[in-house]
Amino acid sequence: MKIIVTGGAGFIGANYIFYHLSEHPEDVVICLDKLTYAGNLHTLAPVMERDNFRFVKADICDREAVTGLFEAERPDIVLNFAAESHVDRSIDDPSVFLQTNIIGTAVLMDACRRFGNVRFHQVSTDEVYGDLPLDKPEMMFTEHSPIHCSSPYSSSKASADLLVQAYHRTYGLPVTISRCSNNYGPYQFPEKLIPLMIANALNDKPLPVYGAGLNVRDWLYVEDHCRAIDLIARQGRIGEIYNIGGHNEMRNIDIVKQIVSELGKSEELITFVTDRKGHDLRYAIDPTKISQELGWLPKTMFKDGIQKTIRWYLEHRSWWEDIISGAYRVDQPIG
Ligand code: NAD
Ligand code: TDX
Repeated sequence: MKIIVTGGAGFIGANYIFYHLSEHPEDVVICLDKLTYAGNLHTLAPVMERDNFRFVKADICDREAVTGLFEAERPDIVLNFAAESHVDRSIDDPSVFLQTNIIGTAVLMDACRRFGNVRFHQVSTDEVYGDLPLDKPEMMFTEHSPIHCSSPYSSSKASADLLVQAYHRTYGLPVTISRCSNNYGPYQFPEKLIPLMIANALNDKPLPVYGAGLNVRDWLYVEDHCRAIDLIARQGRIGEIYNIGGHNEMRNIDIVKQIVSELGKSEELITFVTDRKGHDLRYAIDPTKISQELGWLPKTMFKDGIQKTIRWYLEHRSWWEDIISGAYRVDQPIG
């Protein structure tokens, strides 16, 4: 099979490429990525020289480039990871989120329609459901929970999901959608909570916790997310949405304290800062559907995953230090 993975120079897309090439070495994987600030070609170094891997620098909103790539490659499946993904940046300036996350998704699906109704998987997020109250632990997001977004990021992802469903209903495009909870693991850009706290703690810099740190996220090790996507894209029912999550809810402050403790640093580094605007209180995923239909269950428990992740950041200091210094942009064309 030939697969186009968009956004494969970012955190989850790159982890997905590694997973896919190791699980399905007979497949050809083509990574299409614009290399925005979040894309990093160094991340893909381990697979760059493989015969069955190719990297193409392009914007998913660039219809001509996308059409040309589909015409040349004729993929069997497209997995769309490409997105602007950071909530805080979407609050500062929503425009590029609307462009990439909504228009880019439509451009990709138009190419899928044009070149043989190619199977299309949209990597979405649990944030499209908005948030849950802190005092009702029994409440979780199911695939039937209403769309109720809080940030420009989540509303752009929800808009894309609606378009994906419309392309299925109107044009019969064979689509699936996955909505996953917060991921963590190797190669996550150090603007997101866990890598930011690890990097700052290692540099003895303040650890900025929004509000009182009581917001809850449902954390999943990235490889478990990758395995779920691979299953859905191959065996998931066409037209369906699958929630992905690990029943691993944690308060931000407890995660930060655990990182501080694992690194042998002082809790005095923790600094409570102004809360995020519209800050979602709690996310919690009910993964019953994917477990029952596809037999998916998370394999990595948080206590192991966070240690693996911290070890990875300790052993790959130059990867994230180059990002913080900006050096990672020097030898790659800016997207
Ligand atoms: P990321 O920000 O680390 O990477 C995004 C990648 O997309 C980068 O390589 C970037 O260069 C590329 N990109 C951005 N705009 C592009 C464009 N216009 N054309 C081509 N490439 C472009 O993001 P991530 O954390 O890896 O998230 C990947 C996907 O998973 C996103 O769709 C996100 O919404 C979704 N998601 C993320 C999480 C999470 O916890 N990180 C959870 C659930 C869902
Ligand atoms: O410096 C920080 N301090 C802090 O308290 C940062 C960066 C975050 N936080 C809080 C905000 C959130 O409650 O930590 C929590 C996690 O924040 P992020 O890492 O920014 O993730 P989140 O906003 O939950 O969104 C993530 O999960 C869903 C991804 O970035 C999205 O792409 C994904 O869809």
